[in-house]
Amino acid sequence: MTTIYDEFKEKLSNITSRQALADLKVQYLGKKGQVTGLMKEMKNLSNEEKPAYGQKVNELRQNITSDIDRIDEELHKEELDKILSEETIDVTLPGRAKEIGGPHPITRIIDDIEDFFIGLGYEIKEGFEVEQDYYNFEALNLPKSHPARDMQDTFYISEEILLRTHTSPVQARTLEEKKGVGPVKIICPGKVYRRDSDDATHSHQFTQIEGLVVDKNIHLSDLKGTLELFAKKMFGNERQVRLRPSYFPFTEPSVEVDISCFKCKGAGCNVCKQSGWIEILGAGMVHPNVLEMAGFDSTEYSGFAFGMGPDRVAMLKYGIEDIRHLYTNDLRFIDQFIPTEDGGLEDESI
Ligand code: 2U9
Repeated sequence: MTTIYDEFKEKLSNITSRQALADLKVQYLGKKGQVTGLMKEMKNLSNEEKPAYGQKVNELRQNITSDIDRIDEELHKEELDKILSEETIDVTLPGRAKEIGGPHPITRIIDDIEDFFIGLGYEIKEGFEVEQDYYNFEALNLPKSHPARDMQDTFYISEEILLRTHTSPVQARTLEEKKGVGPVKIICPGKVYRRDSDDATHSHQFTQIEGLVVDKNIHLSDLKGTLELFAKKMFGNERQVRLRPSYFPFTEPSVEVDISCFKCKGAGCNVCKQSGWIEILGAGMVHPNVLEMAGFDSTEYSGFAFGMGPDRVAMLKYGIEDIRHLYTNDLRFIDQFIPTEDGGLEDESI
């Protein structure tokens, strides 16, 4: 028995893990273990020999059991100490800074524009990017053969289904839903698509925000007044607003709207291409055909509409020279717009 115990002690001295210890326990105390084996010898002994023998075997079992439990305790403590030492948290170490993100520059501009028009009682309306030809073109006075369609070429899913080229279909649907009863006062932000090759000022996908007011006795002066207020709010109180005659199939008369350059205050610079004026949006009085197609009596109702590109406004406001920066998610570019504690921008250059 001593040899078994010595042999056991020998093996025990080389044990370094709790798993190995568990295996050793099975080897000695398990069903087929050496100590268990000794008990089986009992039947070959005389009745006189059995008690002493049995007692010796039990002693051996107890010794082995207590040795194993002691080593197991030690190994368990070592494991805990190792984990604790590895996991000790040096509370003096600074915490891991949480990467605080911020609104994308386009989102900032859209939020500012929405806040302004909500303040004037407008409702925000969003709609499908995959649109029917009817609502994207026909309802906007752009019949199938109309040449202006080429300026708004897009991606077609079928003859009648396309990726919208402007958010105007949202307004057209809203007018239709009103069943010819005004007032309608909405702005419609969202992504639009044009089959353009991307360059510094064009992107096949960009953002637009359009507005529409339809009611009785809506005049061009209402449009001019609204846009002047808007330009001063977005680009500074000292901004002048200029309306230039223009053409859109869905408005008559149509205007391009310029603001006095905020860089050179009108003296002429690279931002305004020496003109002193910067074009920010297009607008006009809603074309009677558009009102009639949407079920409004154009002898009773009139309206104005406008449209702008928030990405273009962002480029102007933040001095961004390439529109692709806004869509390529380069964090070196985006991180410039992470708000500082006071909610401002690192560099509020404007
Ligand atoms: C309805 C009636 C009229 C929306 C309008 C513009 C003028 C305009 C351009 C701005 C920048 C397109 O992204 S852009 O190049 N849009 O200038 N949009 S009036 O007129 C409407 C819309 C809906 C029912």
